[in-house]
Amino acid sequence: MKDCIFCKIVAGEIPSTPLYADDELYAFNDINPKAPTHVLVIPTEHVDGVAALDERPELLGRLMSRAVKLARELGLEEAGYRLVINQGEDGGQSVGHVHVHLLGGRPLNWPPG
Ligand code: DGP
Repeated sequence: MKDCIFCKIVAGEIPSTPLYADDELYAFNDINPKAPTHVLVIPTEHVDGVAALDERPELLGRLMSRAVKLARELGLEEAGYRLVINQGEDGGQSVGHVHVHLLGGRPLNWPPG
């Protein structure tokens, strides 16, 4: 989608550090990491947010599954990690293309601020 930062990342128009890519999903390092590991997992197609995936459990499941696999590959499984999806303004979503945050590598406070 025009003017979507994450669509531009998928298209290679904005540089990113890829950690995983296939036809459906893309994972890359967050530009403003909140933890030693902070990866974003997104669908390659434009989807506004998780609220648009309520009728698409297969894609939602594959997004989460890929985040879990990446956590394992990045060595986070033993110590633990956090998966977060922000939805809408009050949810703290700043980029309108659905993304799963994978955070780990340090103890994470709960509840988040
Ligand atoms: P959220 O607040 O849940 O919408 O998270 C959006 C995240 O996207 C935020 O942690 C920063 C990240 N981000 C924004 N712009 C860019 C960018 O151009 N490149 C990368 N790698 N990450 C970005």
